[in-house]
Amino acid sequence: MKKWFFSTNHKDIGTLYFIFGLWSGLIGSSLSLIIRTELSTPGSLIGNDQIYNVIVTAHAFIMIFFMVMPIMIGGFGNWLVPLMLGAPDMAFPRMNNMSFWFLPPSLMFLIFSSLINNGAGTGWTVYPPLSSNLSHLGSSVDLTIFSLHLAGISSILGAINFITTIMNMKFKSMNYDLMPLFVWSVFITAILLLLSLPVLAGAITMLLTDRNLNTSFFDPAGGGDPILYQHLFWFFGHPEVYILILPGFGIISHITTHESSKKESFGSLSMIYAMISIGLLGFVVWGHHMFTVGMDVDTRAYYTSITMIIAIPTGIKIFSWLANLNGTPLNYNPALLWTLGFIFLFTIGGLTGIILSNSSIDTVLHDTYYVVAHFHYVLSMGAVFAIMAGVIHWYPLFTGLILNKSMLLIQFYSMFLGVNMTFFPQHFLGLAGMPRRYSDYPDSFLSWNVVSSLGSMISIISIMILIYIFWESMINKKLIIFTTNNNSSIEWMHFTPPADHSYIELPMLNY
Ligand code: HAS
Ligand code: CU
Repeated sequence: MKKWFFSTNHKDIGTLYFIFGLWSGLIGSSLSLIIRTELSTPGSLIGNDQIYNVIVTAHAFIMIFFMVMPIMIGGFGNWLVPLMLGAPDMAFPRMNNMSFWFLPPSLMFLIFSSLINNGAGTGWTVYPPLSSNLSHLGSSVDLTIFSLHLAGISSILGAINFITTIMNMKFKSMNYDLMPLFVWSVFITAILLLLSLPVLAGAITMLLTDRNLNTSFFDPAGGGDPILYQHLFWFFGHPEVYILILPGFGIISHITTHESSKKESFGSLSMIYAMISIGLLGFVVWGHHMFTVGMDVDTRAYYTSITMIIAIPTGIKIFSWLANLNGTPLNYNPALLWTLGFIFLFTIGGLTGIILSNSSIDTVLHDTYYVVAHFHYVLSMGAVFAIMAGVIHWYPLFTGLILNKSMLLIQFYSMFLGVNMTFFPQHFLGLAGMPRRYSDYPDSFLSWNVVSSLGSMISIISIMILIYIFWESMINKKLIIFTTNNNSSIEWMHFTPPADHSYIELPMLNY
């Protein structure tokens, strides 16, 4: 009890984040299966559109705030940043504990908000007037706002901790240009969090007072403007999508480096500048989410062009990863397969983003399934593939255990098939005009929805296989021994413990 509840150890807290993220990921995936079952055929399964919207909202919040962010920043960040910096722990270990323990109550409030009154069927954007008293009377939306406040405090504290650790606790000779790319990615992510989350906090607090204290920030009847909320939300929301992917970029850089024959990262400095550019540009493109609000043509031209510029640093990253692997006789192990899958599918998602950034095209595609396809390519196949690659790559370091390679291959191929079957047809549905956040559709959209729902079942089965692989590694206790060869790269050897469990404990590698 004491070890886990009061822990100030970055590895233990990292492990807590991983377990929390896995748990939330299962809840989020269950919700997605309900969504896909509802949409597998026209007509109504749930029989209540408010409940459908509540499920969509909870799915998005849980996946973003309680799965991707805790695993990437909390899990990988806590485990790897101090090790890669040569630091004994995080700068503020007790604050680190607090950051983690804000999350379980936050998740609890979010789930409660779906169970009491009518639930929050607002979408993760929580736009007024839908989220105001008129459409969402009761305490569900207030509880959702409280949940976001808690998760936001947790993230801001975590961001302060990472920034302080990275600036002050590197070993003496490690200059910024020598800092590992994963540490850089977490550093930039933490700065984005610190600058964007307070704006979200302000927006939802204003919404809270509009709902409860008779203010009218977002209510035209009192001189307010609902568009103000959208500006505040997306000033946070766009940097947030880069917060979700940047640590994944860091993970992918380490794996491509590890798998390349040179064991050296291609264009390390330009990778750093690319991440900084993506981070900075991420703060000035938010209007591309609001092309349909009645923006004037010059502003639309501005947001279109500045958004497209992000393709340049992102392209630098994609081509540097490919250059890093170029010339290496590839050993298609599971971590590399997830990495190659990431590079390929993230690029598809990025290209549909460029298509959406054209304001005249977006006027048609906004709020259709094309947008849903875009963000699931960059999230379900970008962020989640990076997480999978990282978990498989570093699992032996985190646990000292070995995962079953052939099962991992089956799991990779089934998941690759599942997610592509789920999300590729959504491009067609979007182009044909199917709107997002609706529980029903005309018969003409049936066939691609059936394919999509079947794909989601395949992905769920694949996730079950993954859980089995973790479980199998823990009960079979095949241990790993770390040795160093002449090139001082790390060789991993298999070691089967004697049946009486009398094996020696192995020291953890400082990597
Ligand atoms: Fe996005 C909506 C545009 C990256 C996530 N995005 C979303 C939403 C989410 C999300 C969650 O402009 C929905 C939010 C909601 O609930 O409403 N997105 C972009 C662009 C990029 C981009 C331009 N998005 C991401 C990442 C995400 C993410 C990363 C999370 C991980 N996104 C949009 C737009 C919308 C949008 C519109 C609003 C749509 C609407 O109507 O609501 C870029 O960062 C992507 C850069 C990456 C690449 C690929 C690699 C680059 C190479 C270089 C060569 C490419 C060139 C381009 C020269 C571009 C290989 C050529 C172009 C061709 C078409 C061939
Ligand atoms: Cu955006």
